[in-house]
This record gives sequence, structure tokens and C-alpha cells, in this order.
Amino acid sequence: PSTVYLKDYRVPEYLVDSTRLHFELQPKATLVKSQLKIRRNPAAGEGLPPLVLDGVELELLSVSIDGKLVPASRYQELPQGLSIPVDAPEFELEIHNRINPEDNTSLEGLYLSNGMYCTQCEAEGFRKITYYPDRPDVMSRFTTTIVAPRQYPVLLSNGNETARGTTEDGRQFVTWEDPFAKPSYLFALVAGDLQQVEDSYTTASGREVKLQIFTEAKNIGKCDHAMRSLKKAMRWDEEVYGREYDLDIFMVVAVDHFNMGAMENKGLNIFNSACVLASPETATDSTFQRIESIVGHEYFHNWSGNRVTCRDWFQLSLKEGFTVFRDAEFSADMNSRAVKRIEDVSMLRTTQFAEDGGPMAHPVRPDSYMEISNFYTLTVYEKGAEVVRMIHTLLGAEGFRKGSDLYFERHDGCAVTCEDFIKAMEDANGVGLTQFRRWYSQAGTPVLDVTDAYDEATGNYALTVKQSCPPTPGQEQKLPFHIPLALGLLGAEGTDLPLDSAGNTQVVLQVTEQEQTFNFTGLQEKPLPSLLRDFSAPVKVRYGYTTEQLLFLMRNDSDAFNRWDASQRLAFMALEQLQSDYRQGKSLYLPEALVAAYRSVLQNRDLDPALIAEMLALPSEQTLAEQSEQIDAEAIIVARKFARGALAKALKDDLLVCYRGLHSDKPYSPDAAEIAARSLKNTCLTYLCVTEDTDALELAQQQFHRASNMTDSAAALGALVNFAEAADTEAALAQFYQRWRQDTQVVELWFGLQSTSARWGTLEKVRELMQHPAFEQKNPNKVRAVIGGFANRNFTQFHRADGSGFEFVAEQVIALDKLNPQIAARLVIPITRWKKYRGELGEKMQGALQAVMDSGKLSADLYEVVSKSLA
Ligand code: BAL
Ligand code: ZN
Repeated sequence: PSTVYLKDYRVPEYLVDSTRLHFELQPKATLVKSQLKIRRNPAAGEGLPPLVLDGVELELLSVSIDGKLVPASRYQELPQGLSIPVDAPEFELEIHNRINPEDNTSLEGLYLSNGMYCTQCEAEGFRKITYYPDRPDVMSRFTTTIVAPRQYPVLLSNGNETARGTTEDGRQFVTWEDPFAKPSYLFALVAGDLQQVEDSYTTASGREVKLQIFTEAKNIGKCDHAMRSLKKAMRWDEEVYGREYDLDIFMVVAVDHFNMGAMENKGLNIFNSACVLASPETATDSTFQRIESIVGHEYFHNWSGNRVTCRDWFQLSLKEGFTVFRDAEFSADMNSRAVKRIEDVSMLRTTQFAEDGGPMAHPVRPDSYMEISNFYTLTVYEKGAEVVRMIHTLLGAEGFRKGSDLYFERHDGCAVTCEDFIKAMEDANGVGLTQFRRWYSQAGTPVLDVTDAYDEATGNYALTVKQSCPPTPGQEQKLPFHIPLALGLLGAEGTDLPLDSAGNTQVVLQVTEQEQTFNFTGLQEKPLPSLLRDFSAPVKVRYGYTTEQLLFLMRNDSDAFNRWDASQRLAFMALEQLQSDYRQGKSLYLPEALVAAYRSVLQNRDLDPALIAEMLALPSEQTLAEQSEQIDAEAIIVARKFARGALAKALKDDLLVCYRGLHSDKPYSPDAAEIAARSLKNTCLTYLCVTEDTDALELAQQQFHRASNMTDSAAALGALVNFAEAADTEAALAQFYQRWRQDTQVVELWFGLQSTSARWGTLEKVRELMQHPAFEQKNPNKVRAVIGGFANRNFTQFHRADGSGFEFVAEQVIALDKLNPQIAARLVIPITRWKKYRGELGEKMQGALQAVMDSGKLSADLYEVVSKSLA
């Protein structure tokens, strides 16, 4: 596969003013007719070069220009497209081609999912439907007619329905017109036997919008939460960003086979069923919250992505980073802000930091790619969102809003760049963000080494910050970043000290140089710094905190995020010591101070229970691995297991009291307070079961049998799967499956509980699960639940010393690449970080990766990830 470079960007040679599509749906032979009004792009230069269209796996039937058939000798079929000679600056092109949705297992373009036709066109899926300039800077007005047999009563596309009827041969048709010009990646089509839930929304300016969620009949009772979330998101975008919805109808469709979480097609969002369907009996609290955030995310794209779109795919973070920031703030406003931030940062630190330190590290705006699908990454999405958040921090809420207003106004209807976004922020606020732009072009996670000195005689406190950033592929040296470092200083009483004459107790330091000292005057005592409050930048902070200082911050910091962070630092220090002791053959011991700290957190009645649950959670094995210079998987597993066991034993009575205090028989509600209570209760239950004591496991059994909601049921089953005797676990798993076997989302959860269990998810069990009738190799959700769960979230079994876990993943990746390259390229990631592992395990991982490379011809997706990781 060839590499595409940002520096080679050229404007399109031709523009498409209108796109008229006509589909005659048939599983193996769908006929696509497209009529395009094409015009030479005046910005592209002189002359009339050939028109080059993208097209992949299409059967070309005919090409006509201005109503005249073009003989096949005149145009050239290319390996990935079509080249047509042009002799006028404006013309109408008509192309007929055939496609095969039934055999399309890549789930890009038009395909069938449980007998329903649906599409996925981002990033480059439209070229699998018909020949087209399939790039986001070609924006066109689409009219779509769908003709289908009667077993597909629901026929949907973008925009407004303008006609429907029956063809002479008894098929039905519907025509849709989208009044907004859009790139091909936002095109969508759905045809199926679907039911719908309908509601309406009145916009701030008084327009009525019809809202519809379509799903298979069996899932019709699982749409209410998504509908509520959609209406909240519409209101929120009006209130916080001044953005109204622009069409008369907004449709959402749930499909079972989907590579992503969801897709923001104009007016017709298509969702992975797992990210939209929920009911209290079948979905956990985290699923409810995930649905709210994804429904929000896709809706928010209507402005940040659709009305203003990307010029090219290097600019992906323009829409994704911004929209993730928007959805995170939406979720924070709807739920507990601190807990949302902790969850997001926890994920970023574990997975995005690992990506930034691994072989696929790339800037938020990449410079090159072989396959763009590989760049729908944590860096582009999550770090991209952190970059937008930093702009928000630097400009303040009002300044940021001025910037976003200008951005939307200036670029409405256009395909633009990350540079345009920053420029709007600068212009609206009269500030310069020149150095800040490096966040878009430099990869890697910056490190801040912080030291301090207090001069008793003068009352001066000096804080010195040194920044560095490790090399990443193709970027040996980094220039200093502009880092907003939010800071508070705590006095001996535990309160925030005033930092200036105005009495402010928090400042945002502008770290811009390699080394910089910030002075604070007039302090009566040596303060304790609370650094990087609310995680004000995606960096690692090193400061020589003592255990006592961390305990102090855990108790007193006014920043909830940093209270949690102190608990994590404390746990991390203890776990590092345990790893080192284990390697040296010493006996293991958990410091009493840590136990006492956890006890006091557990007994604290003033803190949000959800925050307590987060503070009690030890860093995951994956987080510990990311933070290690060299990963010693065995030491990580032993240390964490020991610490968890020691805490569970020492805190048993407190855990029980807390559990009992929170257990309630109230009807289920997914509101913040109830979610928080369940989160802490189930954290307690899991800790209690760690002891494997009979009474604790009995509690889990009771909860499992009596639970009235999936959060409690799944937590109890999870505890059994991880800590109970095999026979008890087997019985519970069987019972759960029998009850929920008809529910796809619950079966996915059931798979995931097993594949991620250190005890239950052995390689043999995982292979067994793959033979289960409910497992489907062609369904990404099932693959992610079983194989992905094992590779990404079952640290113990995946890292088995004999390397069999790695070999298994390699084998699955090779098989999947033939069906669905995007999924294969994702699944291979856990075996790409072999260089970070100590000793033989690293070699075994490398061997597995090499086996993938040597297995034959790989898709471009998989080849890019594997070749870069072996380099
Ligand atoms: N645009 C792809 C799916 C999403 O990020 O919303
Ligand atoms: Zn998105």
C-alpha cells in the first residue's frame, strides 16, 4: 500500500454541484445509478485534466456524459477507480454500476446486517457504493431514490422525504432530498423491516423537529433512553453553543453489525445497537451513560463535522477532538462532573498514553497514513479533545464561546482545517496561539518534572517546571509545548492559600519554555502544591510527593480530580514497591498508611459515593503497564493481586457496612445519585469477594438472584466469575444465559464477563466461547467481546508466560483480516508493543506479530499497523 502525505494536499480538480442516486436493492446485485453535475474547480488551475473518480470492488456497467454513452475504450478502469477524459468545463456524468451488499463483510459501503441494508461511508466507504470523488472537500447536494421489494417497508436516506410510490413491477420507492451540501462520507441509506419510536423537539427559535429511532421490532422497548438523551443534547447545544438543529427530521437507526460506535450521517445517524439500545433490565449504568454521551456526540457533529467539515482526513481531529470535548462537557453537565473527568483521564492515561508511547504514535493531526481507518485513534479523538479543552482553559468559557461562534459563522458550509479552528479562536479573542499549535504537530506525551523551594526569610515559594517529550516515530526532537498548568497551593490546615492580591486560590501557569520558574510571594509557610488540577493538560507530572503529602492531598485537596489522583499516586507507589520486592524474592507487605487511607475514604460520608468508588479502585494492570519503563507482566499481576487481597482483608468490616448501607430495593433509575450509590456498592461487593470468603460469595449470589437491574446483576455475576468456585460460576453463567439468550446486547455482556476474567477467561475457555452458537465471527461486537476482551482486558491470561495468548491473537487477526480489515487492524494492537516488555515475553510477542506479517497478503489496514510495529 502507498503512503498519503498531508504536504501533498491539492484542491479537487472537479466539483460536484449535485448528486442524484438511484438504488435498486438486491442482496447480491444492487444496481446503483448516479447522476453527477460536475464542474471544473476554478481554484485548481487551467486546462481540463481527466476526471479521476474513486471506486473499489464495483462492477462498472456504463458511463455516459451529457446523455451520451461513453465507449469503454475512452475511459480507463484503475485498480481503485476510474479515469474519464473531459472536454468541457461543465457536464453531467451518469454512471451505472452493481455491488454485492450480502458478501460485503468489511462493513464499509452498503452491506446487510440481519437482513437490513445499511451503509457506513466514513472515511472512504462511499467508493464501495459507486464511483465518486470520495474526499471530504467535495461537497454536493444529494437526492436519493431507493427502490426495494415489499419486505423492506422502511426506506431511509439523508434529508427530507419528497416522494414515495410503487413501481410498475410492484416494488416500492422513496425519494429523499438533502438540502445541505455534504461530502460523500456523510451519505447514508437504510432499508429494512423496522419499527420506530417517535417524538418531537421544538427548537429555541420555535421550529418543530420530528425525532425517530428505528430498530428491529424486538428492540422497540429499548429506545427511550436514547430519545431522552437526544432531546437533552439538542437543548444543551442550543444553551451552551447557540447551535440549533437545521432539518425538519432527525433519524437514528440501530444496527447489530457495525465497525464503530455510531455515525453522524446528515439527518440519519446510524448506531451500533450496543450504543443506543437500553432498558434497566438489560443495560448497566455505564451503558446508560455511554449511550447518553454517544447520542450527544453524533448529534453535536451536526455542527462540528457536518455543517463545518474537514478539508482532508489529516484534519480528522478538527471534528472529532472538538466533538469529543463537546460530548464530555455535555455528560459532565448531565452527571457528576468530577467522576466523568476521572473516567476520561483514567482511560486516556491507560490507552492513549500507551498509543503515544508505542509504534503507531502520531500527532493529533497526522502527517501521513497508509490507511485512514487506522487513524480513528485515541490520539485523534481523546487527546484531540484534550487539546480543545486546553484552548477552553486558556481562553475561559466566554472566550471559547466567542471563538466557536466565529468558527461556525466563518466556515459554515465549508471543509476546513485544524488551523482554521485555532485561527478563529485567536481572532475572536485577540490572542496568539502560535506555540500552542505544536500540540497538533508533535506526537508523544510531554513530561513535567516539577521541583520547588521555599525561602522562609522572604516568604517566597519558587516552583520550577522542566518539560520534555520522549522521541516518537519520525520525531526525535520536540520543541517545547505551551502547557496550561492549573495549580493550587495548600497550607498546613489543608485549605487553599491565596495566590495573588485578589485572593485567587487557583492559577493557570503558562508553561512555554524547556525550564521555567514561577514565584509566589508573601507565603507564611511552605505550601504543598496541587499540580495539574482537573488534569489541565495531557501530560505526566513528576513531583517527589511523600506518602504523607499524598495522604494530605487525598483528604484536603479542593480539586476533586486531584484528590483522586493523589489516591492513584499513592497506590502506584505501593504497587511499584511490591513489584520490586517480588522481583527480589522478598516477602510482600502493604504499608499500613495505605490501608488507613483507604479506610478513611471508605468511611467518608461527605464525598460523592461515585468518587469514593474511583478512589478505592487500584490502578488497572494496563495502567501499571503503561507507567512502567519496561513491562514485567508477572510482577504487575502478582503485585496488584496481593495489594487487592490485602486491602480486601483489612477492610472487610468497613466494606460490609458500606455495602449494606447502600443496598436498596428502590426502583431503578439511571440518575447520578443512584448510579453513584450502585457504583460504590458494587465496588465494595467486588472487594469483599476478592477474599473468596464464603459469606462474601453468598452475598454476590444473593445479589445476583435478587437484582432488579442489569448493573447489580452483572456486577454480582462478575464477582462470581472472578472469585467463586467453578461449579457455582458455571451455574450462574448458565442461568444468566438462559434468561437473556434472546437479547443480543446482554449476550455480548455475558461473553465479555467471561473473556476478561483472570480465572474464567483462560485461552481454552475463550476458544470454547468462540464455538458458542451466539458467537459470530462476522459481528464486530461479538469479536470485541470475546477476542478483544481477552486481548485488551484480561491481562493475566493474555500474558501467559508461554506466549500462547499472543499466538491466539495473531491467529484470530489473520483470519479476521480476510473478512473485516478494520477490525483485524484494531485487534492486532495488543501484540504490537513488544518492545516495552522485559525478556522472553517481548520476544514471544514479536514472534506472534511476525507470524501475522508472514501469513500472506495482508489488507492495507493490517499491513500498516504490523509493518510499523515491527520496524
Ligand atoms: N465519525 C465517526 C464516528 C464518530 O466519531 O462519531
Ligand atoms: Zn465523532
